[in-house]
Formats: sequence, C-alpha cells, structure tokens
Amino acid sequence: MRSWPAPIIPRLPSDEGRLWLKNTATGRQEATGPTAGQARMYVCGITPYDATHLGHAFTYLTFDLVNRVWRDLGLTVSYTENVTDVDDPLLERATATGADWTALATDQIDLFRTDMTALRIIPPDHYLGVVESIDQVSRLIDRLRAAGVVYQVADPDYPDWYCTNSAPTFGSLSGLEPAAMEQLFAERGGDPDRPGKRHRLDALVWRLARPGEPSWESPWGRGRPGWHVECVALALDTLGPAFDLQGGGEDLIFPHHEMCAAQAFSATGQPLAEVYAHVGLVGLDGEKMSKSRGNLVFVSQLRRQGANPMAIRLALLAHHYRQPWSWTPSDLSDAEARLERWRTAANEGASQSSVATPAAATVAAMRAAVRDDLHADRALALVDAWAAEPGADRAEVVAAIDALLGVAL
Ligand code: 5CA
Ligand code: ZN
Repeated sequence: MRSWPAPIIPRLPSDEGRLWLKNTATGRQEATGPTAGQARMYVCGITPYDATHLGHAFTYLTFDLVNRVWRDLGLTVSYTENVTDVDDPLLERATATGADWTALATDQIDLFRTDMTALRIIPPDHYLGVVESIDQVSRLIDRLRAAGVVYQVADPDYPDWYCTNSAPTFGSLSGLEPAAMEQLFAERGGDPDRPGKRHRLDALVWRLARPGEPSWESPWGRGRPGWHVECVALALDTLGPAFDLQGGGEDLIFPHHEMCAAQAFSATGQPLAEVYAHVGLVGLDGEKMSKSRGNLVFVSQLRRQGANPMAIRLALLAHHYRQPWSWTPSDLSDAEARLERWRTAANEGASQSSVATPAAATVAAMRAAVRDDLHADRALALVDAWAAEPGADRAEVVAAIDALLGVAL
C-alpha cells in the first residue's frame, strides 16, 4: 500500500548514546534498538472507518520520535505499520451508513496520509493493508497449525479457526489476572462466551464467510483473517522475530499485543519484540477519545479550521507519551503562542545579551531529554529557555528542533 511523502530531516553532528524506553513487559526502562546498523519497529495502524483523531496522532507522533531518535543515533530504521482494512467495525460502519466498505476504507486511508504528511510524521517503510496480505496471514496460520495451536471451533454452521494462547510467556506482557483478561477480551473484540471454543481466551484467526461479508479463498475455507494474526503475519514477514520495538496505544496491551506475542512465540519459538511501548490515551472531557464513543477531535477538522499543523504537533509534544491526558482548546492556543515565540527567536537577530543560551548546550540537553524515555515535554522547555535568549548560532538549534522534534520553523 502506498504510504506518504517523507519529510526532509536535517543531520546533526554525530553523537553517541542510546534510546531508553519503558518496556511495558518488564516495567523497566531499557536500552531500545541496536548500537549500530538497523533498528526494527512495528506500530499498529488504523482501522480506517473514521478520520485521524488526536489520540491516533499522539500515538504515531510518539513512534515518530522513536524513529527520529534512532536516526539521530546513526541507525537506519525499518518501520512497518499495518492498516486493518477489513474488520468488524469497518464493515459495521459501512453497513450503517450505506457505504461500500472498500470506498470507506480508501477515503479514510487517504485522509490519514494527508494528516500524517501535514504533521511531518516519517512514513513507514512497509505500509501494509490486510486485504493485500491474505497470503502472508494464511502462511502464518499454517505455521500455527503445524505448532498444534490452531483448531476449528465446534460449530456446525461456521466452524471458524481459533488459536490457543499456549505460549509459556502468555500473560507476561500485560501482567493481568485471568478475570481481568476475560473482561478486556470481551470489551475489545473477543468472544469468551462462544460455544465450542477450547479456552475462553482463544483468539479467532480465520472467520469463515458469512452472507454479505467480504471473503477470500484459503486452505481454511473461504473467509477473512482475525485481528491479532494479521499484525503478527505482517510483522514477522517484514521484520522477522525479536525485532526491537512493538508499539501502539495502551488500549492494545490486552488482548491485542498479548495475543500477538503468544502467536508469534508459538510460530517461531522467539519473542515477537524485545521491547513493547504503549502510549497513554488521549481523551476529551475526561473520557477516552474513541470512535465508538464519538467524542472525537480530528486532525483534519483542526486543519480546516486554520490550525497550523506544526502547532498541532507542538500541542501533542507538550505531553509525555505515557501520561494519559484530555485535549482542551488551550492545548492548541498555547502551542500556537509557543510556535510564534520560537519562530521569532529563529528569525530575528541574535541576542547580544551575555546570558544568551549556547546552542550546543541546548542541543545536547534536547538529545538527552528525548533519549530518556522520549521526554519531548522537557525538550520543549529547553527550547523555550533558548528562545528567550537565543545566541548567535541559532541554526544549530533550529536544525535540532526539526530533526529531533519534527517541528519545521
Ligand atoms: N487497527 C488496530 C490496531 S492493529 C487499531 O487499534 N486501530 S485504531 O484505529 O483503533 O487505532 C489506531 C492506533 O491509535 C492504535 O495504535 C491505537 O492504540 C491508537 N489509539 C486509538 N485511540 C487512541 C487514543 N484515544 N489515544 C491514544 N492512542 C489511541
Ligand atoms: Zn495491531
């Protein structure tokens, strides 16, 4: 699937270090990515039945920071992102609005590309929809079957295919008790009560065709892939097992990423990823911003209302990625004022003041802030201090604001 145009990223003078991220699986901050060569990252992409809201933008911005930090450390990055372009919520929305499901997905993916381009998010190297990846999914189900974890549910009408979470590591990502797992599984697309399953938490991997639903031929009968198996197939196919980082919003810890990890382990005998990072959810009026709740602020809507995309980016950067927060209009007005101050500092004559902040010290501190669990919020404070008294060598800081934070002044 076509992705979107890459922003131009200035190169800063080289500098050694590591990216440290809090690993959801261990609760500890861990050096993430290799010391040299290629870093590999998979981030769970959109289900394209509605436009990009600020929660999505916050998640993709977070992993864009990872991408920028790795590149600044001299690594190359192989980045995969999926599009869940066939799934229940998309089909339900299409039915409810009388739209064709493929047209709905195509429109929303286009809008997502436009939003990501405007926000200067580095595009994935592998941007893949499920519809174009049915063969990869089918091959993974084959491997899971060979590993003895896939079976057909005892249902005379629709004997769909399920996968048992038999990996010894199951549960270690989320650290949840079985009762909490069942509840979240039921709330987030799972079917613990379906008769004929071997275990209540087993995940659907291939759903046989129902009348009126899209379906594809496969060795498992005509049907379509389940959710988790899709991400595992695309990740293993493009990155291989034990890649550096698996990411998404914190709503994906359970069941999605836990079950992805279990399936990958069953298929390969290796972990899916070394580190799992999750983004705190963005809300509105104290509730999680979600398509099903309908309390959404869209990036495209803010842009139509005249918001500068760099101000939207700055508004999101002001929040640390692990901290859940609620959007308010002052997030945007504060960011617009900050952007204005930074632009003035970048474009006006250098301060003659003896307290002018040296550029090299500011850039070094910005690097330290983002390498330390992506503290963009701290980096913004450092640039604020610099902008109050910019020295003569402003170009260095302007380049770092662009390279590390993705904000073009
Ligand atoms: N297609 C699946 C992942 S395979 C999916 O969750 N799609 S989504 O459109 O619902 O979400 C896309 C990404 O945005 C996911 O990583 C999700 O965790 C993240 N996300 C969704 N809502 C929010 C929110 N309110 N705040 C932060 N991130 C969010
Ligand atoms: Zn996913």
